[in-house]
Order: sequence, then structure tokens, then C-alpha cells
Amino acid sequence: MLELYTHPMSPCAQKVRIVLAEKGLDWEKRHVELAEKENLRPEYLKLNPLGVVPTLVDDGKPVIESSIICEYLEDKFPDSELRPDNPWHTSQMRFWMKHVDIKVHPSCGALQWPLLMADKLRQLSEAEMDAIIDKVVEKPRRERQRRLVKMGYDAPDIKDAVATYEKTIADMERTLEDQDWLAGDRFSLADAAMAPYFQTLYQFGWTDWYLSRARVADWYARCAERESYRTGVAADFPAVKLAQLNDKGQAPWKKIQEHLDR
Ligand SMILES: N[C@@H](CCC(=O)N[C@@H](CS)C(=O)NCC(=O)O)C(=O)O
Repeated sequence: MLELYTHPMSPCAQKVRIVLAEKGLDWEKRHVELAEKENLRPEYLKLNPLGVVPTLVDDGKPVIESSIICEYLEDKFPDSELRPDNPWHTSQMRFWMKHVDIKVHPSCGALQWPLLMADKLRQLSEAEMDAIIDKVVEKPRRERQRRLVKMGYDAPDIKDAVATYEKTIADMERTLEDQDWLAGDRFSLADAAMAPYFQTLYQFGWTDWYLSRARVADWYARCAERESYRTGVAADFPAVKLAQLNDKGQAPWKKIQEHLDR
């Protein structure tokens, strides 16, 4: 039996949900309420010592780190292949997955965490807030959350995050000149890994960012049309929720635009 510890707004959990859907696998949802920091509870840390979602549990055995989970699913369930059939395209797939993990994901965190997760913390005293953030396992995330909860969109992380997204979109536009998908001519784990980071732009109404890049806009539309995206991601964003997120995104978009240097 496959169980996934997940949160609807988590792009790295969305990535895994897309892969599970592409492969037509049945799985059980275990919701982890990130806004309540359930991810830092001792019983969850036993499964995932880094204190983050997603965690896949397969027959009682935990698999952590979203890209590793995706490759695990590809190894274990190779039908409906999501890995290219030649080593060069596979290297491209892994490049994009690594880029998502080390660059795009923290940037997305900086842009969306203050809008989605910080409100509960802001209701606490500074000492209470610090005590909770002190428990965040990894230092870069811990310090980023501290800056973002205190400084919001004035944190230095925002400028870097905008630059990372901007460069990523420009690099993707160039890659898609020669091929339909990020790692060749068929949908792969690279596309599954990247698409959720455009959901963030879409849900907050920051769509101008990618609509001006024709190939990237078309790529995201093709990702979003897939059944795997509908069930793995879009199903968690009914119209009312999307309208609320769009509203929340308006003020930050002005701040983001100040850093966009086109
Ligand atoms: N490298 C990890 C990153 C996981 C991650 O950052 N997850 C976020 C949600 S997208 C999380 O659980 N954050 C915990 C928190 O906000 O304290 C992976 O790819 O699985």
C-alpha cells in the first residue's frame, strides 16, 4: 500500500501526486497541516527526519525527498515511462529536477510561504514565534522562515527568488525551442517536477510572468491539461479557493514587479 504525507499547497508534494496519477497508482492521503507545524511533531520526524512533506510510505517503508520519491516510483512502477529512453535526455531530466530542488523550490518558498503559512505564526509573540521556528530542522529553511515571517516581502530572499524564477523561465523558453518538453519530446519527471512551480504563479494571479514567453506558456498549458495535473494539483483549487489566492497575490505582485528587470 502507498501512503503519501502531503499538503495541497506544497509544490514538491504536488510533483509526487502528478507522478502517482501519471502511473495510475492508488494511494492514501495523509494530510500534514504545515500551518500548524504538524511536520515538526516527533511521530512525523520519525518518518521524515527533515520535517518536510512529502513522505511516501510504501509497505511501511518511508521514502523522502520529492525527486527521490519520483525516481523511486519510476523504478518500481516502470509502466507509462516518465524517464527518457536515452542517457543524454535523462541527464537533462535530472538537471531540471536538481534545478527545481536547489533553486526553484526555495525561491517558490520565499514567494508563497508568507502568503500561506505565516499568518498563524504572526498571531504569536516574538518569543513564541522564535521558539517554533527554532525547531525547523534545516538551518537555511529555519533562517529563511524567520526573515520572511518578520520582514514579509521586504526580506532579501524575495529579490533572489524573483531573479531565480526569471532566469528559469528564460532558460526554459530556450530549451523549448528545440523540443516539446523539458527533457525531450515526451513528458518526463522533469515536467512533473517543474509544473507545480507554475501553479504558484497561476494561483496568485502572477501569470504575466510566464504568459509573455510563448513556449513556456504553451508548455504549462499542456502540463495543466493533463489528467495527472487535474487530479494531482488542480482538484485542490476549486474556484472559490483560487479567487481567494488571486486576491492575496495582488499586493505582492507589485513588490515582485519592482524586482523584475525586463
Ligand atoms: N527537498 C524537499 C523539500 C520539501 C519541502 O520544502 N517541503 C515543504 C512544503 S513544499 C515543507 O514541508 N515545509 C515545511 C515547513 O514549512 O516548515 C523535497 O523535495 O521533498
